Order: sequence, then structure tokens, then C-alpha cells
Amino acid sequence: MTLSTPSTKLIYPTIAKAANNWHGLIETYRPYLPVSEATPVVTLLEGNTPLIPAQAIAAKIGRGVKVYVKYDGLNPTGSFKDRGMTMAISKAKEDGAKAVICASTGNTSAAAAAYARRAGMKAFVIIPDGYVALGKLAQALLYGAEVIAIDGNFDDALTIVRQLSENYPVTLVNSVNPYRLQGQKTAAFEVVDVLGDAPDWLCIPVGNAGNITAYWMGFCEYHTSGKSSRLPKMMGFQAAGSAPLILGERVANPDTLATAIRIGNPANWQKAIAVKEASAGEFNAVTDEEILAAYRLLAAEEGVFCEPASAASVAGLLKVKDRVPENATVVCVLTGNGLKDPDCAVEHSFNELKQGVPKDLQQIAKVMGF
Ligand code: AN7
Repeated sequence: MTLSTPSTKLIYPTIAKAANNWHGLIETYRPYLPVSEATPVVTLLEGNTPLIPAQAIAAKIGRGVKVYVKYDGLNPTGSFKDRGMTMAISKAKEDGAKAVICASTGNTSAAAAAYARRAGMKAFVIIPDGYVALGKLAQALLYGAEVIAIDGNFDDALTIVRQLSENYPVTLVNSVNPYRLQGQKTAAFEVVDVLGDAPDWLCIPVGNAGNITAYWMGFCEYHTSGKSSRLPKMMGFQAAGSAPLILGERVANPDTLATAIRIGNPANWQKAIAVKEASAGEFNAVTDEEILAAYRLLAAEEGVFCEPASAASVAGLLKVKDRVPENATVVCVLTGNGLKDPDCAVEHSFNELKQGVPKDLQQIAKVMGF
């Protein structure tokens, strides 16, 4: 008797279910998302990222404040962009798109490339030459995107891709695509699902301001459906050298070592202002030095490696720590994985590689301090 081969349609979900009972964020939050039976779900089983208690950070604040980090760098391509991209690519596929395009400081390009190629589509990504971290560039190339580096910054690239998508058969998958924010709002659902309620504060890095808008949408929808009793104060942080939302005007030449948020003219500017007002939140700027201090603290004291832009949420929390209410619960969003930007880690670690040590037990022990 020959055994029949189970169809792949059946076997893979079964294995995923056996492993962790997680089918990706579209299946998990389907009732909250604009998908139907006709939507071909393009997924890498993104989402379900850990909410990690951060006691070293909490200790710096004191007064009974509880701090958690939402480690979205553990998504399949290493950033929160996967949440938006599973939706944007699934909907583009449903609409019959053959190619997608985005401007990117790096993470969007990696996610767009991975999901588009998985869906059998072409991916074009336009990036600011010289300002995309090595890991992100490596991903976009290996995933098989057409990567075009322009002599200009992210804002220039976004202007160009908007025009290209209007004139050529390519679907725009930057966060001006509404499906992106729909997918990204699921991170707020996950936070509430774990905590049992919304946090008091949500600290988040802000570049194009898509993610802060998406989180707020998620918290509001969950609140409306009775899943939480309150709404958080939305605390957005920008890098001081590229802080248009704090300055109240565009920044022509944004500058920060946190290249992911090197954005001078956020596409979701008005939405971000509305979120700040509706949540009685704040926007504040953090310097590159403050970002690096939080980056090192997260790695060396919490064991959590995020990219510099992500550390802006923790840098910001520490900057305004005296204003955190007593016993409050705070969630800091860590948007991207530290491995995205290895150059930054090597360059800005206070720790140094001990080189030129001979393969001799005694000498190694001596270097070890014994
Ligand atoms: C790690 O990839 O804009 O405020 O092109 O990669 O929603 O723009 C990345 C943004 C925060 C800011 N943290 O989020 C891109 C891009 C990380 C990021 C942000 C980005 P938004």
C-alpha cells in the first residue's frame, strides 16, 4: 500500500499549529482586518512578538513603574514592517498587481522584497544612497528586489515613488498605502492581549509616523470592542537631527545615526498630530548620544539587541521619566533588530575585541583576568 502525500495546503498549517499555534497576524486578527475569502494571504507567520519585561530600565525610573519592550525586531525580516507588508502584499496580490514599489530607509525595502517575492511579484525599492544599514541592504538584494540607490534622501525617494506608482503599473507599498497601517495596528492588539489592558504609556520611535498612527488605530479598535478599559498616552520620539514633528516644520537635510528615522517630511504628519491630540500624548526629540546610551543599555543590561532607531523609544522614556505617573505600565516599541546595523554596534560599543591573543591557555586566562 502506498501512502498518499498530504497536500502542502494541509501539511504546513498543521506543522505551524503543532509548533506554536500561530498562523500569522492576518489569520489571528481576521475579524479586524479588511480581508475576505478572496484575499490570497501572503504570510511569513509574522507577528506574535514578545513583550519583554525591562527591569533595568524600570529601575532607572523607580516609583513602581513597570516597563516592557515590544520586541518587533523578531519578525521574519527583522522589523515591524512585516506586519504592514503581509497586508499590503496580500491586497496587492488580490488586486492582480505584478509589481510593487517603495521608498525606504531600509526596513520597508527588506519587508517589501521578501513578501513581494514570496507572492511571485517584482519588487522595486528606491533608497537614499549611503544611508541604508548593511543588513537591510543585504536583505533587499538577496530577497531579489531591484534596488535603486538615488543621490537624495528618503523624502526625495518617497516623492519619486509616488509619481512612479501613478504613471507605471507598480503598487505603492509605503505607509501611505492604507493596508500597511491595517496590518501594523495588530501590534497594539498583541500588547493588550498580553497585558490584559492597554498600557498607560506607549513610547515609540517616529519617522514617517505610520506606526504611531497604526498603534493608535489598534488601541482604539480594541477599546471600542471592549478588549481594554483605557487608551494609552502616545509618546512619540524623533531623532533631534530629524525632528520635523517637534520643530513644526519640514527638515530639508535630516541627519541622525538612526538612519531608519532619517526623515524630514513625514508622510503621515497630520495623522500623527491627530494621534498626539486624541491621546493627550507628546512628541519629543532625543539626541544621537541619548539614542546610543539607550541602545547600549538595552543590549548590555536587558540582553535585547535593537537597531539605533528603535532605541529612541527607550531614550525618550528615560528623558521624560520624571513625568511617568507612579505605578504606571509603559510599553516601549523596539521596531527593528540590532543585527540590521552591525556597523553601528561595532563602532559604538564601549566593549572592545581583544585581538592577537596566542592560542595558549595561560595567556588566554591572563587576558580573561585570572
Ligand atoms: C526600525 O523602512 O521608513 O514612523 O523606509 O525602520 O512608521 O515611519 C522605517 C521606519 C522606526 C519609523 N523604527 O516608523 C523605512 C522606514 C524603525 C524603522 C521607524 C522605521 P514610521
